[in-house]
Amino acid sequence: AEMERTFIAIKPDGVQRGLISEIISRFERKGYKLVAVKIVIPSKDFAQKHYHDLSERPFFNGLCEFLSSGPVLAMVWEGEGVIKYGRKLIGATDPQKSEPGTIRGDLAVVVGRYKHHSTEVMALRQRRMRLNCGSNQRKLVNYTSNAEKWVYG
Ligand code: YYY
Repeated sequence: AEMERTFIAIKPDGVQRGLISEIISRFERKGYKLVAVKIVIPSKDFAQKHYHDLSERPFFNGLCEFLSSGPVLAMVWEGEGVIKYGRKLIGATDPQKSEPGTIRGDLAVVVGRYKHHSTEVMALRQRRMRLNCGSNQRKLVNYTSNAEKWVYG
């Protein structure tokens, strides 16, 4: 299998609403593997670096304020197609447009308050993963999941 890794974070609203286990379980049940996880309160400066690609957007400041306003659960998930499919599990950026069955579709109502950061652009995701979880594979945990042989055949 062609293994990919992607960065997924549960933003302060998701942590405060007690949605950590709900969100983790959706990735876990799908068959993806958690290879890094930590809880942090990002500084404003860190948030600005994290969302650097959005710095020209009108919501940039509020977004960075929000990300650094409380605890964020930063994760790296591994699996075949996880970059694209993880995006599907999360749902569209605007929860009014995300399908039922997705995280945002099921658990969020307004844009910018929805548990998650992610982006479908692979290069950006990889950049954000490095920024959050260190360069190369250093901080990632390599292990064989018991479910793998059932998920991939
Ligand atoms: O990956 P995703 O979080 O769905 O979208 P991004 O394009 O990376 O945007 C990051 C973040 O910016 C989004 O989660 C909320 C906020 N945002 C917003 O407040 N209003 C928009 N029109 C677009 C994005």
